Amino acid sequence: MTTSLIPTYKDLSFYSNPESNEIRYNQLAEEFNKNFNAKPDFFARSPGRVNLMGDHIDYNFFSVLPMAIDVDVVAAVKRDDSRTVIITNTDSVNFAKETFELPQDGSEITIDQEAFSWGNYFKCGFIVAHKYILENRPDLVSDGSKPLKGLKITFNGTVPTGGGLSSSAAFCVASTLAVLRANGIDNVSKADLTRITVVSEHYVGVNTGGMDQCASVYGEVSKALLIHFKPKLLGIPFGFPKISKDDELTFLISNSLQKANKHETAPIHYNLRVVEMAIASDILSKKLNINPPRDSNLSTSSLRGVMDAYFTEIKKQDKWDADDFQTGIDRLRALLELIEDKAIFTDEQKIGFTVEDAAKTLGLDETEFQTAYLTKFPVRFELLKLYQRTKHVFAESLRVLECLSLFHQFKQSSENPQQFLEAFGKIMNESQVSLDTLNNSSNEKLNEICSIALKNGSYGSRVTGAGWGGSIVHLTTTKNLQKLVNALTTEYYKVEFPEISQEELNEAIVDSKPAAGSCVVLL
Ligand code: NG1
Ligand code: MG
Repeated sequence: MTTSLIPTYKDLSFYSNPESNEIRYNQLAEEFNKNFNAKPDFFARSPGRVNLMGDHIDYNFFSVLPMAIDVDVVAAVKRDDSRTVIITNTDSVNFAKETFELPQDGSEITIDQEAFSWGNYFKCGFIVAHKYILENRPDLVSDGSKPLKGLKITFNGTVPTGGGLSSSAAFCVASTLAVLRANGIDNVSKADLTRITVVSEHYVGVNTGGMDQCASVYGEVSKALLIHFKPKLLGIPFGFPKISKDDELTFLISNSLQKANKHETAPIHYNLRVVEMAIASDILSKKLNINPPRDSNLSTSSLRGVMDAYFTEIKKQDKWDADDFQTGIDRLRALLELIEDKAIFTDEQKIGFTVEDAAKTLGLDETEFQTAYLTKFPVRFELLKLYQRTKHVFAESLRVLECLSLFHQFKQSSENPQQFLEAFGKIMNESQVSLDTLNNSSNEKLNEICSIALKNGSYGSRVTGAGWGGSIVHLTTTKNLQKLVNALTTEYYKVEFPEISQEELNEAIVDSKPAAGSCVVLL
């Protein structure tokens, strides 16, 4: 088996726009020089991502379909033998300089979760890099007794923060890669970098799934990615069917400019979803009398585990052929039918579970229930919407497989591209309805952006990533692009933000191509 390594490039031709990035990297090096009076040794970069299909299912271990995009985080890095790490950012207004001392004895640096700072996210990357070095190259830190190298870093990021394009994962992965490279690791594999960064944000208390880090690491030019979490974490690149000689499929991303601050809203939004789905998995396991592995970081079962256990054998999904999709599709359809049964969720439970009801259903007293589900990550809620979340997860996972089966079908014959666009668009729109009504991670403004787009050249529009703000991804073609951009500008942006400048608009609405994944750059 070949393990693909994180590439090191000596030029910027992996970008779709190398010239403007040349200017950008030069400016970054200049800024670094101003900050530290030196030249950087290297650049470590990792891109943002847009998810095309499958939201709020990665932490349930169901496969997702994202792609890495051009916007990214670049770290200009210099190592030294000090015991100090200094991080600066070209955006010094929002990200002021931070300094931390490395513990002399080589022990881990710590994070104060209560005091929010961008440095905490850097530390997330640092901690997982440190653990990796201890496990794989303890000699580099005198068998664990010495700190890692001192570092001077200036970051430059073009992924909008809170825009649903995974700025946090791009930042954490770039940080991890910077720390690894600075400490002499120049051969980390994509698989290892993904595996270690997937848990990095847990150190700031966000119970993330693995889609973003995997998409950022595995990105490929012109390719979207199928990401599997089971039987193991894996990113498989794939292309889209051709449309015609003079028209091309493309995804437009429009940032709603409603910031989704995950670290603040996690208890009522993101973490609550993770917890609700974990409780739902355990309830289903009990009702179905199955015993799936307790494999999520809450040490509960997962909805994917429920599916696999219910259908007994875990189907290998290393490669994707039509049969595999069909098995998954059949299973998910059966599960969607099953959860309508009153023996699984009563009419009252379909409205929502109280803690009392959920605990009783699981055969626990309320204290046991609190300890098992409500203490590892802070959550706040009135009712637990277990039926709605379960239905979203199974249906959304089914849609991922339906997309794959569609790609497969049209790969073989791309005779009717219009039919492909309509079918793919329809699945995206169904996903949006589910995100809105079952997962409750959309909102009125986001729905409005979708409906403007669908009337103006989008085949399918959906919230991408966590939601509750952030960005919408639209399926369109190059011929339709201008019409779509104009409509979004006049009907959404100019209405919501009358003062918006052309520059801000250009940043908010991007036609982003599938881009290269994490890499080190030596210039
Ligand atoms: P965002 O917040 O859009 O970066 C989050 C999670 C993903 C996934 C999506 C929803 C992080 C870093 N990422 O993405 O793992 O669960 O929500 O599909 O929190
Ligand atoms: Mg994020």
